[in-house]
Amino acid sequence: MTRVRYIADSMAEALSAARRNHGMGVRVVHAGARRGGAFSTLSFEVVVEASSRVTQARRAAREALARAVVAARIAADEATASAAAASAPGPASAAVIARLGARLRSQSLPDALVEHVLERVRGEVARADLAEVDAVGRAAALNAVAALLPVSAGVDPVRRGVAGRPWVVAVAGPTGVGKTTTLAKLAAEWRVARGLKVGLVAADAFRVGAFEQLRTYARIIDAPVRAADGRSSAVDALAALSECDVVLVDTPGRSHRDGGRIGEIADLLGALRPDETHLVLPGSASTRTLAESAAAFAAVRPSRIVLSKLDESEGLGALVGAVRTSGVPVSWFTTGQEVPDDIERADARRFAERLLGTVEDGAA
Ligand SMILES: Nc1nc2c(ncn2[C@@H]2O[C@H](COP(=O)(O)OP(=O)(O)OP(=O)(O)O)[C@@H](O)[C@H]2O)c(=O)[nH]1
Ligand SMILES: [Mg+2]
Repeated sequence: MTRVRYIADSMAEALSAARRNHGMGVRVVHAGARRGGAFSTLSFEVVVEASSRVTQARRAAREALARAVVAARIAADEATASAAAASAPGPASAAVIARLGARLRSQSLPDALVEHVLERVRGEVARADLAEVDAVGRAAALNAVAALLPVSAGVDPVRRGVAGRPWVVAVAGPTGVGKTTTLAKLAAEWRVARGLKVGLVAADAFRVGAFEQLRTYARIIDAPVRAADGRSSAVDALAALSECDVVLVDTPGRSHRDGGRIGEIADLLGALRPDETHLVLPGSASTRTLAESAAAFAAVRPSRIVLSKLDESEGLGALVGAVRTSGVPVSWFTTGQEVPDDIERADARRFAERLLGTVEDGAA
């Protein structure tokens, strides 16, 4: 048994963080208010008694359940698509269906999913009055497309005391997809907006310029940063940041064709045991590259996917295909180069609006 202390701005937040990590039945050995820090700010702490084995098992079970839910939903959608009735749309809805089908295909949505969406929309417009066919079709399309994208925000890190391990979030993915930029956006959000102690680890320090890039961001947000050039130095870097509330780990980009070097990243992450590993997949990549990347990076066991460069995407449907193949939910969208502004919490409806063309890029 180890004692783990949770410190947050409210008692409810501290308790809920403890229960999230250790289960509803966790034994609370202390709960109270405290004053601390240079500004003598008021915070609340909860100390719980936790078995690390139970905690890990619980976390693994939660991730497995999330994956099973995503897989079940995907299987159900695909079954609907393959069982799609040959029910021909009435003349009033035929134009709506044709336009929608063209839009979905132009966005590179996989054929089975196009059929699935059209089938759902057909059913809705068939019941609509003539004057409402367009509006009903649009609303049904939004719902059907939104339902295709599994979304689940990462945990909002809370403040942790010295007894607790920092919440560790790693990013991984192909080269140049926006890993470091995304990490900088998240670091700024948590450091500046939430006031958390954020630490950064550049696990790709051997690459020319990689450490400097992260150090520049770290300087701006006044966060400690450590460089690592391999498994053991990454573990040391993480240990050196154990006082932080949250540590973000940047990893080197790897080609999706280079299974060996992706294996090195998996090995590195295996040693660091991050609480969340976010695979970054860019909207700017082709359907094939995305599918191959999602398959190759399954080796790093991502728990979330960040969809980056949505502003540069010419086919958001290809991203849907890759996400569903991987069975991993989406946490964040990134929509431009600006740090920290161009990042949004993943929202399936907003994604559907983009895919269907109701939101212009940059209007986010
Ligand atoms: N348009 C657009 N550009 C982005 C976005 N995110 C990152 N970029 C740009 O993409 C380029 C690469 O970004 P990085 O964050 O260095 O990518 P990376 O994945 O860390 O690259 P490696 O570490 O070299 O594999 C930079 O020019 C970023 O400004 C985004 O959401 N939209
Ligand atoms: Mg990088």
